[in-house]
Amino acid sequence: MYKIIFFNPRSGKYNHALPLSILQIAASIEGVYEYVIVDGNLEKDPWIKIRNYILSGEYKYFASTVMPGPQLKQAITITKKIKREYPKIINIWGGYFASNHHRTVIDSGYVDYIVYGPGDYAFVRLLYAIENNLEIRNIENLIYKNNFEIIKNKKSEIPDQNLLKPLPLEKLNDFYSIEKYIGKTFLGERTIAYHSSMGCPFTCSFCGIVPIFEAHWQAKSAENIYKDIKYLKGKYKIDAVIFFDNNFFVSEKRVREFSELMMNEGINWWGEGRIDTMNKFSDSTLVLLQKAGCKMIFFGAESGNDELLKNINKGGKQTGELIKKFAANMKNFNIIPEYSFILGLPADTDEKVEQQIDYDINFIKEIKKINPDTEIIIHVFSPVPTENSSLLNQSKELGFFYPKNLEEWLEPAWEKFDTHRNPLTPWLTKKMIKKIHNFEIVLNGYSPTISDYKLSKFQLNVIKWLASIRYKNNLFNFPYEIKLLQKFWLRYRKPEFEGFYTE
Ligand code: B12
Ligand code: SF4
Repeated sequence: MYKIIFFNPRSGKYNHALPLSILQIAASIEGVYEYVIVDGNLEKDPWIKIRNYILSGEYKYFASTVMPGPQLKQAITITKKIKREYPKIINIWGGYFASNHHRTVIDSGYVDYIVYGPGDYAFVRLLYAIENNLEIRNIENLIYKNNFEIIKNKKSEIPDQNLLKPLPLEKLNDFYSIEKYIGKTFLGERTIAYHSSMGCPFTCSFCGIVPIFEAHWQAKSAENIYKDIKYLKGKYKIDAVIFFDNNFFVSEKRVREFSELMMNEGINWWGEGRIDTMNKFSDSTLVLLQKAGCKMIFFGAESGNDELLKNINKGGKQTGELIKKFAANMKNFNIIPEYSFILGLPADTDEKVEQQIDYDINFIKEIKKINPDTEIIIHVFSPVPTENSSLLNQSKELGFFYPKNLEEWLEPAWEKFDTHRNPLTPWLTKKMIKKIHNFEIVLNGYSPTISDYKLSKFQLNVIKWLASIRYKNNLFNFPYEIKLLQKFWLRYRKPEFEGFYTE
């Protein structure tokens, strides 16, 4: 049996989070097939390593995870090179970009198979089928080409997360020291990433996970998460955890059980949840959470405008009033709400698009007044390819379209698209994008994120003082002095693009 090269393309300059996507796939073949791991985040030039592996003649499969944004750069260039120079290597992609843009990916001609959605069973079945010359039509979650036809096999249920094999951390350590994935963050000296559930029960029409999971969610039990964290604490002395789940707080029961177990562990943690879900949690659960080390929770507030919340199918019971009430309530529990907003959503007229932006800028200022500790994350809306979603249909009607081929995704404009810096949406004028970014710059100056723990008190005071004049007087245009200080003096980091990890 030939071996597999697993690849995690570079996702950011400073990001050293565990490459959980490929680790979870590696776990599924552990002890069955041999493999190596190449982490683009930790290699100057991963191609040198990959080529050397290929030249050894022992490898037949190149398996890469690909999420939207910067990972595309290495994923596309390296996969293309492999097909051109070593055509016998079989290229397999998985992850959110590969799943959501599968047509463009498979049409490239250099990706042979895509595993869409969970790959925990699909990957090992695919390898087995290829090695034994078996039919692949019944392998769930697989996309491939048969002559000119794109074949999309049936989708599987999300696997029971409690039955998955443990992540092969010791094996990863043979390639890259685990120390490199344990970072200092605002949560602790030794922070690690962990993923405890797949999917989400909601169907927000701007969210890239919806086409894959279609409102399904599966989670590890509180006890199993606790066992893993105890192990990480014992073995790697971690003192903080970042839960990468799309929605960690779906079940109050699971959260309570987990918090009870974590009570005396001295571990701080962070996760993502929904305002309307957690608003229904009892006060005693919120107290428990805080005591169990939960320091900050990320919430998709999205907008304070009820009409927009309805348009984007935020679902549940979220309203502008609830977003405000909840921010106020979190003060009582000493947990920082991290509110994410999406600005620049489509509307019928230019005036309405602008009005929506202005409304949310004022709303964000109101939230900061209600609970000044609230962390604000601003995204400029970029459409996700949820087929037949009203938001995608509206975007297309207004003239938005995706790149027609993979190479186009490498153009600088599209590279910035997924990081929400350049949404390429026709209804947003340059002036409007500038307005959003300028407000963000001033806001980040007036209220810098606490997750950038390296900022000194002195730096914080200077930038806050400088930005407060603009912030209080709504003077958001041309905030060059703040931008310069953020870039060169503070080296200000944005958690939405780079996570919490530091260099
Ligand atoms: C960690 C993370 C990051 C990190 C990357 C860290 C790293 N080391 O790579 C950082 C913070 C940099 C990041 C950034 C961005 N991210 Co991000 N990120 C995540 C997050 C939270 C966790 C990913 C993860 O580890 N999952 C755990 C693994 C086990 O799950 P998985 O990846 O789904 O893997 C399974 C399957 O997809 C499949 N699979 C995956 N890879 C492969 C490979 C092969 C070969 C096979 C067979 C199968 C397979 O099998 C796996 C097991 O079942 C996800 C949300 C999530 N919960 O997944 C968002 C997510 C992937 N990110 C997303 C986005 C949009 C971004 C950004 C582009 C924009 C933004 N502002 O969020 C930026 C880009 C900037 C950048 N620098 O890259 C979206 C993608 C949605 C979409 N539009 O398609 C997600 C889903 C968040 C969301 N809910 O919107 N991100
Ligand atoms: S609640 Fe969050 S993770 Fe779930 S579909 Fe909506 S945006 Fe996506």
